[in-house]
Amino acid sequence: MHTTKSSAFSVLATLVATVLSSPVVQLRHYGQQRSVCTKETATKRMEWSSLSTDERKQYISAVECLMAKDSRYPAGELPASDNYYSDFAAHHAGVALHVHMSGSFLSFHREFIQLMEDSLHGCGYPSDMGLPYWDWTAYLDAPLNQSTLFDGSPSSLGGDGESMRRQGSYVISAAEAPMVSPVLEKGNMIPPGSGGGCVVEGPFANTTLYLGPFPVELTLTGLPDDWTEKNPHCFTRNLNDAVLRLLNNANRIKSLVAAPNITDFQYQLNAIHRGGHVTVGGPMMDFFVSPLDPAFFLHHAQIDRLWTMWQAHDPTSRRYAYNGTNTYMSLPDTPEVTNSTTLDFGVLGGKVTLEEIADPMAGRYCYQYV
Ligand SMILES: [Cu+2]
Repeated sequence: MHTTKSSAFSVLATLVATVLSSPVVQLRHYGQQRSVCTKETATKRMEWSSLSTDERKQYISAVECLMAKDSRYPAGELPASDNYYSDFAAHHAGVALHVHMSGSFLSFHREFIQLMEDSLHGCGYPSDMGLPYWDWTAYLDAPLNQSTLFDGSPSSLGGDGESMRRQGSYVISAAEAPMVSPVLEKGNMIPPGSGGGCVVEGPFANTTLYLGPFPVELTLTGLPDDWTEKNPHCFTRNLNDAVLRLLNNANRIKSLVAAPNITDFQYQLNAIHRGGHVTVGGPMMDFFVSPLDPAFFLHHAQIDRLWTMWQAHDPTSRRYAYNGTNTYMSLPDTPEVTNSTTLDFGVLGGKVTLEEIADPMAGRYCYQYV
């Protein structure tokens, strides 16, 4: 009896040891296991307008599913985040003055949108489909409020905000200026957008938001202590074709991807990044809580796509290239980021080093832009 037991145990021990030493990499893709990340196994991230109508609706349903789930913040910690989806905006607001105009900008947003992709997969979005991206240059010839993204149809991300008559030009403030430099400077005026009011058509219409709005001037001082409290207001947009043509045109994107080094890449990217946010207006334009608009994740997938392309051009020198500190415009000055700089994703995910974020086809990631 004793012998049988012990040999059964040794078989079990061998099995356990085999499983533990197996080279299978456990990715965080809800129960999926992939041995190696290849072009064939990678999640495909596609341009919004090249998805079928049904695929777009699947994406929208998964986002709505997240909006219907409970917030992950402990009770009372962040009353203004009333659901799982808005937790992303809440976390973003809390770290915004570290992860923008800083050395961790690209890395933070790569992991941030991957956490959203994982969450969508946990909410019925097909596991082989990745986040869609918004290739701005494909939307320059026709008004955005007639595009597949924002035409207000059931397969769009909802419509423009209701038109606000006699809306004045948007004047670039001192706080906004560094983010749109060198294309625009303080005092420059941008023609008014086509909306400005509440979104009342299509998916996400008539949504009440509780986080924000926070004026861009708070980049100079930080958020007030009561920013976590509920402030009910409607979900707005103010689509602006002129801004997209000015800041996100094909020439500017071509020049960005040809940037010779990370410092130049980031510098050119500033106005392109802000361009997408200002183009959509409403919460998208909010420096702190922009992820409240689902368009955020498509905009940042496109930014991540351009970083991926730039990195792939010369992986040896560009994979782990960083420039900047972990504070907004280095105010106050903090040490330069490195591979071992750690980002904490709080309720959204764990702690991650920049090194772990550097490669979209290794370690925690396995996705491709197609
Ligand atoms: Cu951001």
